[in-house]
Amino acid sequence: MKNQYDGGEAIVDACRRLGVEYILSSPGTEWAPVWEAMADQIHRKKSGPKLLDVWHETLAVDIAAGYTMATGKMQVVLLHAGAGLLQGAMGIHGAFVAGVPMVVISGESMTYGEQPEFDPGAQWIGNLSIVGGTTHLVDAIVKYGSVAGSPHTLHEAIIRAGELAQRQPAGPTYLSVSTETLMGAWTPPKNPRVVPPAPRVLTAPEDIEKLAAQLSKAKHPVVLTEGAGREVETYQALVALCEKFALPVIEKPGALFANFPKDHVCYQGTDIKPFWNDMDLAIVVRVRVPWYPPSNRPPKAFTAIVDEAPHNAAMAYQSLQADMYLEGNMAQTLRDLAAAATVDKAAVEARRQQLTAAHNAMVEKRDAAQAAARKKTPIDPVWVCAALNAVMPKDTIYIDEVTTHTATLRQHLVQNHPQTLFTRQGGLGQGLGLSLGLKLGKPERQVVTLIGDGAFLYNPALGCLGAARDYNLPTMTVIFNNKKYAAMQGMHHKMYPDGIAAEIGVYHGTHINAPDFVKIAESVGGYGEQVADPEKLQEALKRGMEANQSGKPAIIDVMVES
Ligand SMILES: Cc1ncc(C[n+]2csc(CCOP(=O)(O)OP(=O)(O)O)c2C)c(N)n1
Ligand SMILES: [Mg+2]
Repeated sequence: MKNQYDGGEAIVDACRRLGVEYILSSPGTEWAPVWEAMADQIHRKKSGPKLLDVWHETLAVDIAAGYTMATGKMQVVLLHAGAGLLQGAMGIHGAFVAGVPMVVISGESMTYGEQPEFDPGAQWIGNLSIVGGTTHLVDAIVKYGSVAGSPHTLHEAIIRAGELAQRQPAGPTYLSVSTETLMGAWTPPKNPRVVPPAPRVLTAPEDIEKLAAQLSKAKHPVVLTEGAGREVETYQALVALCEKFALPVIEKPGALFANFPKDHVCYQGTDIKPFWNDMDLAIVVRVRVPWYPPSNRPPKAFTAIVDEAPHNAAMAYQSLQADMYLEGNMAQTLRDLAAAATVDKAAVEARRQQLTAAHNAMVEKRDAAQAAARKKTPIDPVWVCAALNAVMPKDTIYIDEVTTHTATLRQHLVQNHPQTLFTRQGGLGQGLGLSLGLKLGKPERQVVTLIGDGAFLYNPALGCLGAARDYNLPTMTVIFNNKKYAAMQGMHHKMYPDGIAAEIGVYHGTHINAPDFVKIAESVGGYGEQVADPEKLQEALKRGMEANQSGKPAIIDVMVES
């Protein structure tokens, strides 16, 4: 048995130093040195990361992303060469857009059989090499990408990539590592360190004072948020601030997380229009595009943006229209603001009463719409939400990968707890992978992916179901099956309302002749059921949940109206 360490051990040990719990991978032969190091970890009973192999690279990246979203802890992803990197690029882009830290590493060969006594395999020269190296494949979708070119720099290069990924704005970093580097001898550091977490950066006291003065005098303040719920701490700090000052909270349509309790009187839905003209202070809490079109500035509001990294390098265009930025730790900024501003008791009480009345009217409308939706066939998506509200545990984690039904979900899924909603970001095809990562991070919680029939087919669905089975990550997938890409038809019609397609009823890019989703679940020993009768929906959801409780993944295929 070999007793000398190489680059494989350098990677695994760097993971130990960074506190990485999982290495997510879709395999390639260059990773034999890492497999050796993982075998050595078992053999010598050392502590360290677990290696999870899955059947598709998007899935590997998305499980890592979901786990980090659930726990706040960064993970490492190993992909195969340029090919695996390209397959994983969708997930890497999603993580970049969502600000999720991770270290992605892919391998390649440098010697193509020319090195005496070492043959990396003939596949590299013909099929797998990328001219100019792999880093430029991901240039636009990572924070930092480089080559770790020697076994002597590999360990520290990975640690640095991990530290970079976790600094604000957080996001994926990438390293290209050759087979030859991986197989070169490596000597572990004499005095290894545990890498510290990224420090908290605080908003300057004078900026807190400035915004506190605005809040103290504002007559019509409004809070707008899209992503406050990314951390439980920020969610809670926002609730405390809004309660103290009776601030109306508007969520951006298509908000990224559960940001505020939906049954709280301060919660005022997703429409800013009723507040637009009078609003004299807008506290914008992590919103990438506060107004739309972006330059459409509110007429009277002083606009303060609370976000650790408001200027988003993952976006091609942004126009924040702010009067001030508060870029320290968000939860602490919100707590400091609540402590620094003064409460005008009478004004705050008057506002609270107004908000309560408006909130109650909104809830009454919501409940009436849900009751009215119950009888409709095909099933009304509003009723799907009502059924989920009735059947699922209150802290269920939902992942949203629906398209035309997003607004309905946001309005009708009633969530009153943090970390109960996550949204797929970037392109379609990632919801199922994220759900597995979330389940891995929160095994005690029920996890449900809400997904369009079209979106489902963009996912590496078989790999997701296989990983759910193999790694005991049973989640439920509820398909909003309208047998089409409704978004395509809707947009075509909007662009050409009097066009030829509308005239003759021919829509390209719309129809889906889907496989049997029930059989797909069954193919991995999971539970599948199709539901067309609205009265049978709640029972079907319960059966899906029971299947999850017995360790099986479940697909509930709901026939909905468009
Ligand atoms: C990777 C990727 N390819 C294509 C698209 C374009 N696209 C956006 S929505 C959509 C249709 C989604 O269909 P479905 O999930 O059934 O939702 P519906 O439109 O029916 O509500 C498509 C193809 C995309 N966003 N991402
Ligand atoms: Mg559809």
